Amino acid sequence: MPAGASVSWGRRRPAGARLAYDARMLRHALVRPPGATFAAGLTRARLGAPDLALARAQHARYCEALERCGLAVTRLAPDDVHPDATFVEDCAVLVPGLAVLARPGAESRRGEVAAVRAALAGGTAAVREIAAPGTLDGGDVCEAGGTVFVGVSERTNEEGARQLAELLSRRLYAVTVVDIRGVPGLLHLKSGLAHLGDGRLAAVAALAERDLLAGYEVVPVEPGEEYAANCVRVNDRVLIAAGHPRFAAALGALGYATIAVEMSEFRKQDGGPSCLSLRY
Ligand code: CIR
Repeated sequence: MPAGASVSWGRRRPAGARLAYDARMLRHALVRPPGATFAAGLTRARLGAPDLALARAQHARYCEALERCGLAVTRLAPDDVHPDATFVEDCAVLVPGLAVLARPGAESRRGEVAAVRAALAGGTAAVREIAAPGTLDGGDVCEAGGTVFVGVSERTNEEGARQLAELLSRRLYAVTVVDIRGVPGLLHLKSGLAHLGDGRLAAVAALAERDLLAGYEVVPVEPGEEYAANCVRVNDRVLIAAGHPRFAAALGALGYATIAVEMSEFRKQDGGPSCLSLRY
């Protein structure tokens, strides 16, 4: 797949078909508070070392925000063996009736999946997994009302994206695989793209200008506030990283109720609001 290209699987849904997905109520969140080794995790942010106590306090506020959105929050035990384990979103992709366990692209993160597998076992969803040589991080998967965008990135390879596309297209999702390698500043697709519901996507300029978002109303995340693109719609609210007034105002003008969450310590480790939970 050439850099910058995209390829689609399955049939495109008619616009009206999105509504059923948009209306889906989320009820649960799975999170994992930062472990003692959090500061030793992977990062390219160059923002300095995170403060563990502050990260834990921010994580607690984040969980409270999810609860305000109506979610029952399950906290996995902190994992000191895997410094990045708090970024639990990367371990799975959840859609109604199906949980796909990821195979993280960073080898140091592969062992994180076991606890997520155990937490999801016994639920009502069918459980599948990405197999070698495929790699996939959940942060590269953006469900957008019946269409799922999957980023091929530094972490997710084409084989991982293909396996996920196959599993999802069997469930009648349309899947668009998009190559984000070479897009500056994007570790994962959802570092720059978020589904807001109502046929809207928040996107950084490098993604907003691509044809693949045609059919959606794109809410641009302006230069200087790119980090805010990693926001997350949870029922009737949108969680956004604190400190992005222009993006917050843009969402407010569209009628969204936002909750600003302090993310400074997670940002230092390349994570944002969506990465800290699996919501279903
Ligand atoms: C990593 O590099 O894997 C972690 N330090 C950050 C992962 C952030 N996850 C996400 O954007 N979904």
